[in-house]
Amino acid sequence: MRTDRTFTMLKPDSVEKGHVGAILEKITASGFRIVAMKLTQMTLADAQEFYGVHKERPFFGELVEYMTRGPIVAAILEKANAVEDFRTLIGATNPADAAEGTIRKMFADSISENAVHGSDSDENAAIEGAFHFSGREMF
Ligand code: YYY
Ligand code: MG
Repeated sequence: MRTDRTFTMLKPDSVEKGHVGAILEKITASGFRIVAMKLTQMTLADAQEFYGVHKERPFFGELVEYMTRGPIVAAILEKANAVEDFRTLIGATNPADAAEGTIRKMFADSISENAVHGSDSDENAAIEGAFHFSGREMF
């Protein structure tokens, strides 16, 4: 299992508000190399599968509705200690609790629309990257 890659999505609110360029700048300035990237839109079935671990949670319906309402930027990122360092860069799930300078603090308005996704383990980074990209889309 490689420990130098993570998977991210710039969520629909980031695309809608025109924050894609600023967020990508922050990501690359923080030392992450873009391995794969595309603008795409998840179907309801995609979002239900991607967030399947949360299917019994009260926010699940709202989460899949939000994640499918418009395009996202999906990307695989590479850096030493990628998963942990990217979680630090994005900040807490609730932007109200996120540290100053983190992406969620800077660009997110609420816990339900929190600007970015970051994988929570090396195993999930590999699963989530493969969910969105084929091998020949990774560089
Ligand atoms: O990994 P992370 O995105 O920080 O949080 P998760 O606990 O995996 O939840 C996934 C996603 O669900 C979160 O980014 C927003 C949404 N959500 C919510 O709307 N309300 C909550 N109380 C918890 C999570
Ligand atoms: Mg999570």
